[in-house]
Amino acid sequence: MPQQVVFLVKNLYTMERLGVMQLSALALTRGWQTDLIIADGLDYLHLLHTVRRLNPSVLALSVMSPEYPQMRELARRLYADTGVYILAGGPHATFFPDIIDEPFIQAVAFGEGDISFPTFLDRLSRGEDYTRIAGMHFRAGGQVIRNAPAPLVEDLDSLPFADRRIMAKGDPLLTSNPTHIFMASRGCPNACTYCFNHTYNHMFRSCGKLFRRRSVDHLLREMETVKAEFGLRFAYIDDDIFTFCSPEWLTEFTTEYPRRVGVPFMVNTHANYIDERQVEQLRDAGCTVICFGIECGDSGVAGDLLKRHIKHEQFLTLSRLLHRNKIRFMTQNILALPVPHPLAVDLQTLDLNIACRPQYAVAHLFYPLPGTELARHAEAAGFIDGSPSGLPERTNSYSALNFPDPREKRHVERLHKLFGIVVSFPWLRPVLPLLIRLPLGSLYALLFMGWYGFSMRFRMEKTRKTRSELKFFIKSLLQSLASFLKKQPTRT
Ligand code: B12
Ligand code: SF4
Repeated sequence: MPQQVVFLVKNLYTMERLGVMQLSALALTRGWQTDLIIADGLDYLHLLHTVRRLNPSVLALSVMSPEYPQMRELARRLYADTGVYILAGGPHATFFPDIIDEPFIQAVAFGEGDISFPTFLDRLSRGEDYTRIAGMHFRAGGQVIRNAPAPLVEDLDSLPFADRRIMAKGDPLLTSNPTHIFMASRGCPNACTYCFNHTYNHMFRSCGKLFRRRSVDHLLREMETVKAEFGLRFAYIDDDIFTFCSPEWLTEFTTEYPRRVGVPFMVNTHANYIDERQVEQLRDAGCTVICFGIECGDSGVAGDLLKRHIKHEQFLTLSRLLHRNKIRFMTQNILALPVPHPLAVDLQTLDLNIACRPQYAVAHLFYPLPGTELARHAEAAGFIDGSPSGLPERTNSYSALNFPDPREKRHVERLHKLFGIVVSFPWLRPVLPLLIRLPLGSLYALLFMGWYGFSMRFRMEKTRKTRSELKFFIKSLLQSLASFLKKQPTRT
């Protein structure tokens, strides 16, 4: 009877999780069975019953930092009630491997799990000592054993294709979504202060090449397989910067993709890493959506605080280029940054977006991700008090910072909800100063979620939707709304 590893994630947020799918594929190659539980939406007794029924040898948690407080509590209770072996991995465990000190966590995997995780499963199933595996810490025999980081995977082509079937075990409705996620590379050369990458690059600088890219053929073979097995109508290629690649790689990809896969796709780019020829190549290959970060419209704040040195003219030139080539684009932005007067900065960000005319402008409220340079700055400058457990669960509900003027903070939070709508309908800009003064936080939150979901699924993807996709869309929208409203502080 094969042993079973069950992954536990808090939520899928309507998106396949590549990390879990990758690890599941590796576990399957080692003869293990895999399953997935999604915690949100299950009450604790149901979750406990499911864990008891599946009776896994390992309960494998994949956790991002905002999810940790809730996942920690679930792990604590599940361990107390079942004694199940709990292994924690993912971005939070990578940043904070010392969670091995929690008495209910038996093992922590930090960094990439592609080498350490299957090694652990192999040794466990053979009854060998598994406590000396690089990239993992263990609790064994009353002791905590800490190991060095594991090497980074040198050749991404050596990895099996992600096991997408495991997602449907967690949420059967996900199979009705013909948008699938892929990545062609791992790593990012930049060091934006609010992002995970600068710390990650520092932690793993001596573990191998930080930036790696799959061969075009390996990526396209995976896409062909997904198209044949699950249906693929829109491909979401989620590399941090897709266009940070050699001209040969992009030429091969854009030549082969239309013939071998041929469905509309979306990529992320960066205004410093894309030129006219690349835009034309992407257009000709069928790229219909490009996403890039503007983040902050105040050049001083963007350069000094975020370490993003990009001129306004670059954003405007890139936007004109995308309009000319009829590629829809969306921008990413961060509001409520740790500056004394956030509203003035955010209005500059809004106006720069309006000038760029993206089809959709996504705005986040700055999230002080523990361990990042900007979170440290925010804390040192007195914008944060308390522990990470006091942070909101997502970057779209309320700001985690304390600003000198609480009224200004509320105005920024309302601006955030209306940001994407005003960029799409700039005639609302003159009345915006009035709108953000009205105490309509919950209404704006509903508008924000509705516009976000509608824009992503309909205005950007623009694929024809089946009845089950619509069901999936409505279900996920209602779920997001419920969790969103639960998190809204009462003061709005
Ligand atoms: C796609 C994506 C999403 C998707 C899917 C989430 C996911 N985790 O896959 C969505 C849109 C839902 C999402 C949401 C958010 N995201 Co996000 N997202 C990404 C992105 C771009 C790619 C993830 C990915 O697929 N990577 C490739 C796979 C192969 O790597 P991986 O997931 O890290 O998994 C590897 C290891 O971590 C490890 N591992 C992972 N899980 C486990 C479990 C076990 C048991 C083991 C052994 C190992 C292990 O092994 C895997 C294979 O090597 C990353 C950036 C990046 N480049 O990774 C950010 C990233 C994960 N997101 C991040 C953040 C902050 C968010 C949000 C808070 C942002 C927001 N707008 O609200 C929300 C989270 C919501 C919440 N409440 O927590 C941060 C997390 C940092 C942190 N400390 O937790 C990242 C790293 C971005 C960044 N650069 O800062 N995100
Ligand atoms: S460019 Fe994007 S992925 Fe890279 S460091 Fe900056 S925010 Fe992070």
